[in-house]
Amino acid sequence: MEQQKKTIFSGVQPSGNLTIGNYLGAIKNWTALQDEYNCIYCVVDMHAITVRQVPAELRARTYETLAVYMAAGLDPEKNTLFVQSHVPAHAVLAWDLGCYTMFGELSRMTQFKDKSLKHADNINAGLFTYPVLMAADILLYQADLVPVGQDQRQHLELARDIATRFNNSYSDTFTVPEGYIAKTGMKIMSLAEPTKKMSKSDANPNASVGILDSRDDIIRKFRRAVTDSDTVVRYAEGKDGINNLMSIYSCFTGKDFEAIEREFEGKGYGDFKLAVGETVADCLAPLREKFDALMKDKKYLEDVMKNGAERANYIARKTISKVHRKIGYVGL
Ligand code: ATP
Ligand code: LTN
Repeated sequence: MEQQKKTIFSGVQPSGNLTIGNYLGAIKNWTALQDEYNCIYCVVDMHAITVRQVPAELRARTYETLAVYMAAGLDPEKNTLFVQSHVPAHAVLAWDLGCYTMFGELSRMTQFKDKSLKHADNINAGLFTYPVLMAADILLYQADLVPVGQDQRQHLELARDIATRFNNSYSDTFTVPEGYIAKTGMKIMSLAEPTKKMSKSDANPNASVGILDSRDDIIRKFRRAVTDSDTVVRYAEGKDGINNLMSIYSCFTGKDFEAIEREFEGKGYGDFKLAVGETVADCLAPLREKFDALMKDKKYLEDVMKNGAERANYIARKTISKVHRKIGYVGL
């Protein structure tokens, strides 16, 4: 039975406090898949060092990210939950695949361009080859589906191109993965600049809402969210701030835009922002409680990591030996 299930792979970088963008665009959707698919979810710490990290913070966030996965409802018995650096095959396959990826392809990646502007003093080779490591993550596990937010579509397309190129050069080796991009929560925008994506590494603390923020902080940040000079709550072109708040509210309540417009008819932005803030805080409260309990038991989190790494290593090694045989490396 297990054999027939499709494989899903995804990951989040432990590069900051996870935002409601990460939650709605990624983690929340994963929990719905755990029974139907063979799911592998990774904390991609090797991707995180493409931007400078404080070692103690990276370590703490790695535990935290795993705890958020579990607090959001991912069961470590049903899913393979692991940390990327615990499976050396990711780096090995990334090297191999790098030789099947063109400089021109990597130069076109918008995330690379954005991050190069943001980190002009540290445009390192890892930032450039980031999508190759991401392709290795996915292809190592022969993933069929990759649930990610809209912002990762381009990287996923590249992973497909690399897989196809390798398969065509040798013979079928990799499953060519499909994206699995949720309709709602595709792209949550910054509360400070609603034309920019909400990102956990944004320097402005009011731009993003953390999954683990306190109730007061969540409500305060929504109250301060940048909107427009109109007063009517409705979804329309040019109303980026309101559109974003409506999307967030819709994701947490399941209400569609029309229902939201009706709910706030005759009320101003102030009432709407307060409602969004309170709803988000209420919805995240149980997650926060589970998270706190998990973080008190490091030993348990480490057991989950070890177990996950063992399972991941087993699958990854099989792919690596297949790839190496095809390339022409001598196997011993
Ligand atoms: P960073 O700021 O460190 O680049 P990030 O917040 O963009 O990080 P990632 O770790 O790169 O987050 O992404 C993890 C997952 O969360 C991906 O599937 C990504 O598509 C999704 N995601 C990130 N930000 C958003 C967002 N604003 N809206 C929807 N999904 C998002
Ligand atoms: N680049 C991704 C994180 C990531 C990922 C992956 C997602 C790294 N490896 C493999 C899906 C599959 C991001 O969301 N920024």
